[in-house]
Amino acid sequence: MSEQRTGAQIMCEALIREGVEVMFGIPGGAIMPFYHAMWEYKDQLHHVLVRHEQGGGHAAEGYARSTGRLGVCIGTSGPGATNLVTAISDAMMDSTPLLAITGQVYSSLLGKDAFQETDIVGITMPVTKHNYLVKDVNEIAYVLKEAIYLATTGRPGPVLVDITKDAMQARTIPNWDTKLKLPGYKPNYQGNQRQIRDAVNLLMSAEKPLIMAGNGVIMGNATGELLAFAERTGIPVITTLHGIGAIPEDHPLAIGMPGMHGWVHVNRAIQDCDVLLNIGSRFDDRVTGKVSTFAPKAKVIHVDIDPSEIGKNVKVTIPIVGDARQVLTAMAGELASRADLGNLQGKASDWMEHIREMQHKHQPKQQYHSRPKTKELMPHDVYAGLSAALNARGKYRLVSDVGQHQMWAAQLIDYRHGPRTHITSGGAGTMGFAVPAALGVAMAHPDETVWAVCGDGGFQMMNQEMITFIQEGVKNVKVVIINNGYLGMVRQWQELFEGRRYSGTPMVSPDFVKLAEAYGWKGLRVDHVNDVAGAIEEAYATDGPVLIEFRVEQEVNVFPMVPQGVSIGETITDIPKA
Ligand SMILES: Cc1ncc(C[n+]2csc(CCOP(=O)(O)OP(=O)(O)O)c2C)c(N)n1
Repeated sequence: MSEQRTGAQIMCEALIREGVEVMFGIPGGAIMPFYHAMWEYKDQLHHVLVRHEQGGGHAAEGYARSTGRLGVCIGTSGPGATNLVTAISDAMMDSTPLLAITGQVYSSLLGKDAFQETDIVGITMPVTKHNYLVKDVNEIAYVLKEAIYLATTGRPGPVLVDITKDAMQARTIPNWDTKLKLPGYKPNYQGNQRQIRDAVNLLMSAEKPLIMAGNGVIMGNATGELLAFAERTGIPVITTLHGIGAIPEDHPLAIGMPGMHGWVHVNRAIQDCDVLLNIGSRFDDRVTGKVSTFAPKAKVIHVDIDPSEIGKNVKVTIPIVGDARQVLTAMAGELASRADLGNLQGKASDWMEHIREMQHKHQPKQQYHSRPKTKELMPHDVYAGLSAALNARGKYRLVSDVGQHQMWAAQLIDYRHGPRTHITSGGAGTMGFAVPAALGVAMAHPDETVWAVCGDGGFQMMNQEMITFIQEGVKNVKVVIINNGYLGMVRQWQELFEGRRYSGTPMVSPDFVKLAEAYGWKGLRVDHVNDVAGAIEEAYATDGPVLIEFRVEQEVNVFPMVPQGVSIGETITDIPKA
């Protein structure tokens, strides 16, 4: 194409060339030229008008996390851009490929405190993989290409491109063929063959080997390779919060989630194991507990695409910098020639039997595995109903918000239907994530049912996006509110560690059913265990968005729990006696 284009037209064409189909945003003065140009491209580039830029950011994250593709969000300068910051930092913590495009004031006004001027590049520097300020129309095509490359390769992450209004309005002939110039950026996908061999040798020598699968397995599309490797060796697999879905949870080798609200048998297995193969998880403190006491007997193999993760939190015996899929494939290749594989399988099987015994002993004692003798609706009744319905029907994605309901969604729903079915804000723990993220997920998967599970607190942070579903005609979403009348997770800490001083946690809410109806959704309310399954069925039977408020017993805690900063060997499984 040799015709001149405005910078804004070039922005649209650059995105289309990179395969972008949908973007979530809100217009404003500095970004108006981009919206002006979008009009011409609207058949290829669909813009979703959200109600808050943070919602747009989370929607783009939901789109990205559920598909593995780039998510795109847009804001104008100043408050539009700063409203995106929470979602950008969320994407940074959870390695989500996100492109944030912001409009900036005229370049002649930069530094003059112009109307809606904010240094968004400065603000987002610590929470982006990379960011750019573009003042020259001739840079737009190249910068967007490079930005998308950076966001989606290596360890994915958010990249922000801030473009001045005059650069969007100026004209030039775009050069689409410029080669990427990133001499310092060369993600290593393959993994070092010698380290891979050493890792297999170490596993072969283990008596009690354990695999820990994290987000990297999901983001790296390595779930098939993980399953094959686990089945070949017989090594038990634990899945972190973001690793959920890496292995079907009803698989004989799947043992569950570790960490602060992980299962006792899983945490004990970590403390007992002699070789821990961590694939694509970053040893976050919610997983390790008191890090100096974590996996004390284990030699650790850490596979991660990001070299800066290795040795950051936990001492590593064998580091492997590489992509989860390629490294697992290479490790499986090493197994082929191993005569001692049968020996490993035998040891792994004995060890697995021991873990199942621990599970048998400890898991039924968790209070949610049998229904308390009370007439009230317990949170676990809701999850039992959801888990049964989701697994019976399949074709679902579950997005959870942040708090107690999030941990129950991780613990009490059996994810058997593959990767990217459980999506949550793990690293940043961003309340308000679920409803807008579910928008992105639902738009990306129109033939599936997307469940957003929220607390009464987090739901109220971003519920304005309910109307965006209506404007977009998105029907395949059901929102669940676990209404306990508190900011429950904080209340739990106050109960357990602060003498029940419920400071700032009791919460009055609006009539959620009426609110749903005001947004054009169906609203349902459930107070009794006997009505749970019926409400879920009604939601499925409704051709449109449905909100179900479950009014649950108020002061219920998530157990097991490892208090912050304590060894994962020391778990609270019930309320400590005073
Ligand atoms: C934006 C934001 N603000 C504050 C917090 C701290 N926080 C973590 S969990 C929680 C309580 C959540 O309450 P609710 O949404 O009702 O869910 P519940 O824990 O009751 O299931 C709070 C306030 C947070 N994670 N995110």
